Amino acid sequence: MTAPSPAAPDTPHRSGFACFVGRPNAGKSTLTNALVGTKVAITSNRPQTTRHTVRGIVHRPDAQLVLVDTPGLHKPRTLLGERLNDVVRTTWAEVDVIGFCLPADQKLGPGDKFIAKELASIKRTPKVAIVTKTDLVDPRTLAEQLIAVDRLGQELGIEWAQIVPVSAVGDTQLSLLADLLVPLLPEGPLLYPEGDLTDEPEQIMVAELIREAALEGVRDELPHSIAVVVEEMLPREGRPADRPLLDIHANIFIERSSQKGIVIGPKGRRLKDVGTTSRRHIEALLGTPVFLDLHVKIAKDWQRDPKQLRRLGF
Ligand SMILES: Nc1nc2c(ncn2[C@@H]2O[C@H](COP(=O)(O)OP(=O)(O)OP(=O)(O)O)[C@@H](O)[C@H]2O)c(=O)[nH]1
Ligand SMILES: [Mg+2]
Repeated sequence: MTAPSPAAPDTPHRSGFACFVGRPNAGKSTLTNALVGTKVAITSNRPQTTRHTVRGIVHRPDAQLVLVDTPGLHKPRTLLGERLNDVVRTTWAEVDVIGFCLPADQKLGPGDKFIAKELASIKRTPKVAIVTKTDLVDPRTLAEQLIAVDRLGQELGIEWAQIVPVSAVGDTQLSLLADLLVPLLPEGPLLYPEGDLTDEPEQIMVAELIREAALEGVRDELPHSIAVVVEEMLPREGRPADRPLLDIHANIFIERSSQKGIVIGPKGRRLKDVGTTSRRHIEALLGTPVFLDLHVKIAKDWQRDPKQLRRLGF
């Protein structure tokens, strides 16, 4: 993002929460990361990547804008799906602004209308329609999409506070989006210490980075079946102060024994790649060398099993 412009001396400081909602794969997490300027939420080209709310903090001289990235809202097929949808609905009841993300490269569909209808019933919270991924379409398609979004609002009685086209990948109109969200926040002091970019616990971020790497290149139902739990993170004993090493033990859970081979790969090659990729990201996040010990375990049908869901943190 471009550097924030200094606040005018007489503008009051604002602070508050804006959540991004939309169907799976709409680009919510990528947009959150782009606005925060660092990776706080994992992303993938598989739907239903995000599984809990992730807060990313945008610091500006005139405001602190806390972005709440939520799981994609969808028709649930499992207990996990229902839990995720509950998380989304609880979140939008608590925020100051709702940013409804609609990808520019896909015509508005039943999934978008389903969400819009629910948003229409939340009267008091301002709603900004965000048309995402504009780099993927030509100007004419974009114009048609903006008109369609406007019409959708009229149809359902939603008065969009703004309709903004953005591209997180192309860094197009991102600072404009922040400029439009900030005036919709209440006046208030800092909510988080200066410099904090997220309030995600390190252990969760590490598990997410491993899951992101494990999602790479897997297809069909498998992405949904993968869950990651960090069991332990401890500095290795007896290391010299200038050469620390962090031992991380994590389990990758899948639902069926037939999935194990795919995750591990021939001669363990896939699992090794997952380890190498995620270790690089974890080291960048924590700023320390890491020894990553990964195991693949079966948690039978965990997406549908309340007990297993609890164990996995849902
Ligand atoms: N070209 C382009 N691709 C984008 C843009 N934003 C997101 N994507 C891609 O769209 C896919 C989905 O992005 P995510 O940010 O994970 O989507 P999400 O809405 O968070 O998805 P869920 O967490 O599953 O609900 C990824 O492959 C991103 O790289 C964009 O501005 N331009
Ligand atoms: Mg996401």
